[in-house]
Amino acid sequence: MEKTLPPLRRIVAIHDLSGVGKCSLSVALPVISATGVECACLPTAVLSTHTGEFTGYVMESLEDFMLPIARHWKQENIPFDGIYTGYLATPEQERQVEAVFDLLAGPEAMIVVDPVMADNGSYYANLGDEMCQAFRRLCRRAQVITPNITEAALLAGVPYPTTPHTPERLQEILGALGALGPRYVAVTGVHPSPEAIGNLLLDTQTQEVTWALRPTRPGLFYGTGDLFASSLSALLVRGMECKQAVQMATDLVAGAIERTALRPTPRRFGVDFEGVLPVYIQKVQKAFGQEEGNC
Ligand code: PXL
Repeated sequence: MEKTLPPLRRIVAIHDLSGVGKCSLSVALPVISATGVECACLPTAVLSTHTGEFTGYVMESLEDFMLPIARHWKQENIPFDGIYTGYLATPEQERQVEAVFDLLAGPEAMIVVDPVMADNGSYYANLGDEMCQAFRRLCRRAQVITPNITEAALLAGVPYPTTPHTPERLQEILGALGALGPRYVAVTGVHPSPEAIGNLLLDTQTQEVTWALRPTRPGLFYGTGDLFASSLSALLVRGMECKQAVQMATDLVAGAIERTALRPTPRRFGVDFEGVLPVYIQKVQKAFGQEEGNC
């Protein structure tokens, strides 16, 4: 008898579409698909490029279009296993995202909020404290939040920590973020020693802290937070334990950074995640077995 397969799980990715620069939806779509999860795209804005190291980019905010898209999906009774939300063009879009949660997130849906607003100690172009307040509200709706260390400090209301990041400063930040109510806090770009950089996970239910550290590569790599959060979201909706999912998502990012460092391509074009997807897909298939019909 022919084998049947369960339906694919489906995530809504709420993010911008930057045409060049490999971040946001142009990362979420391939990575979530490679994880064996369907990615429904809800664009917050369309840009010619991302806003770092490109000048003269053009942008159209889609805030009046976000709710009509979500209402149509609701009307069509399209089920969603998760909602992953990232870059917003304006602080006002936070209300739209909350309304999307109200429309589309059933009781079982997992909400992942990546408060994309800053890196390396400063806000991205055109963003400021109002965006931080908006993301603080949005994080209260999440089961999982994935700020980088700059965003984590902003959300916690503490100064940007100097490196190496000490256990005391990290504990202070994790405590403040845990108080926003998510089950898991995953902080990216943590630098506890000169040789190591990586991600830190707090399970707020058990207070267990897990490290996913890899060797340091100097410099700034665009889109790595989006790569991490996309992989983590998809692995979690497939039912992987958060600790294991953080390690697998960290390996994907570390692999992409390794390959990027070998190429002469200017950093603003993003990381070579395409080159590590084949190995990533194999790891995903091994973790879940073949029976679910991995991609
Ligand atoms: O990768 C984060 C990101 C997402 N979207 C846009 C950005 C950035 C970072 O610069 O500019 C538009």
